Amino acid sequence: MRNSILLGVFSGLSLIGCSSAKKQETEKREKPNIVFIMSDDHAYQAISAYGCGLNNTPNIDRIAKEGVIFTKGFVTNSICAPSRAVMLTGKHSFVNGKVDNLMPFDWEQDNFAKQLQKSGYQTAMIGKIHLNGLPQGFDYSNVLPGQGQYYNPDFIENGVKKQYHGYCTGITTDIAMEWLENKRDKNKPFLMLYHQKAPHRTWMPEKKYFDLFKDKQFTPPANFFDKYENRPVAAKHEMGIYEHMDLAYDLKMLDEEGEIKTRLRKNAQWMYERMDSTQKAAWDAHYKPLIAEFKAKGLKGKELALWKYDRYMKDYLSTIQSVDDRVGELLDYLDENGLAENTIVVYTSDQGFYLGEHGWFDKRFMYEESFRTPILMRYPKEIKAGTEVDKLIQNLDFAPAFLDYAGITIPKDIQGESFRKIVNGESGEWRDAIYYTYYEFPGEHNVQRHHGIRTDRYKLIHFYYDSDTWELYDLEKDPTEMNNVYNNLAYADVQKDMHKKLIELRIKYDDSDENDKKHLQRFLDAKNLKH
Ligand code: SGN
Ligand code: CA
Repeated sequence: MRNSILLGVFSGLSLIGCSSAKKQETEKREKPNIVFIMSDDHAYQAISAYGCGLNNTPNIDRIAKEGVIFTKGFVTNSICAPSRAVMLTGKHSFVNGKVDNLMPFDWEQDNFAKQLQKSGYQTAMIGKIHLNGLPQGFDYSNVLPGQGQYYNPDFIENGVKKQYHGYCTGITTDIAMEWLENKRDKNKPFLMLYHQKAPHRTWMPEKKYFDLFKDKQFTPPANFFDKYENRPVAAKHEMGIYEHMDLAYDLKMLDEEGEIKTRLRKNAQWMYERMDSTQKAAWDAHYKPLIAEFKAKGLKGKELALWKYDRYMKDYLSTIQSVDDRVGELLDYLDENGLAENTIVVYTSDQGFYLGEHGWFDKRFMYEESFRTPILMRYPKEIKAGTEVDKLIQNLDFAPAFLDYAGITIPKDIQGESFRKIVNGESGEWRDAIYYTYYEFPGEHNVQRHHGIRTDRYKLIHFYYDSDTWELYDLEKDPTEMNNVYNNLAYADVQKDMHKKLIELRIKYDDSDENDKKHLQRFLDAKNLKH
């Protein structure tokens, strides 16, 4: 509606003079720029636009306010490197080959950056990519090796490693701005992947925000003390805030006296040693009093669990504040340089994250908090401010959507679908179910291999490694997934229907038991393990 009104106004103007008609023509021909912002492990619960009340992210929210917010955005495989491979290729993990963080990624295959590059885009990849090898499809790349570091990080610029001094979130942004300002060819449309390391574990805040949540006491979600009844696989997790979060490494209780003995104390020490003396002094000034206070309290049991949750939230959310600031700087840059109107800006995360739900941190499971991911997007030329999309969108859909917006034919073998028509209201037709796979087991955090489907209301999960465990959830009645209704007679028809849909989706996407077995064998071989 708004678009047709605008077009009407423009065509009226075009009758007035030739020069404005010409300008219009160039505008029509102009392909949109794309700024694809992604953070690592940024839960939707920690973006204020999603309304969870934990923190304030005014700059990230601005993208949704001036564009669209996706309230049912999901990943296809809730883990870092696979998720990035899915976004680049528009294909499920079992098709693009990057099924877990361990397997190598094949950069030789097609990706949407290569397609944009071929059609005349300038392309850049900046920040965390977590895929081995030199990124292909990019005129410029400056990426973190592996997970990257918060303080004084190394970067690999077009294949050459160098160390930067300072805080990773700011450095990544400076590199991005420098590329926008001085390194690209300004006569071409551009694609910039600007991917932050934060707020990935171990949530090391920037000095500026050490005290941001000093006076706040965080209350955990209602299912923080979950007992995992009727969910035997969930019960075997190793991602409990109380049981597994490391006091020295994750929660910075690295005392000089060495009285707080933890499994990952050595890693905590390495991280600390990366800082220079000024950074260390600021760090100590903040954490030393907290360490002393913690020791004096001698907390145990439930009190210790609540203390850990509160400390976790304080650090995790502080790192997000730095991300939000920098997103603001980038949006300002686009405004100041007349780029806002014709630039698609997307904000998303490589997956969701647990902020105490089920007592957890980390991700991997197909349960909502890690299956979901935030997606906010702005494109003033086409997207009406304040739009909300509640269709089942997946990170699989980014590649085809970007190609669609750029006017490039979407290759037939891409498995995702462009959500362009959904966003601009041209069409309401969309898939009614989404497919999920997870493979990294046996491994860190002990989340067993599984796959499953989700519709608007129900979710079916199958854990299949050394058991044959099924879970079914009625998300309308049980949004926090505490009540597995698999084999509950009241849901017999739903169960049957969901099984049928699972088979259909596995066929549609070309997945199979043979695939599962193949990936398991490759994984075990790589790790030198036996099943
Ligand atoms: C590291 C973390 C894990 C995390 C994985 C995967 N441990 O191994 O907690 O699940 O990364 O994260 S740490 O001790 O190294 O911090 S991912 O986002 O890269 O997939
Ligand atoms: Ca991640």
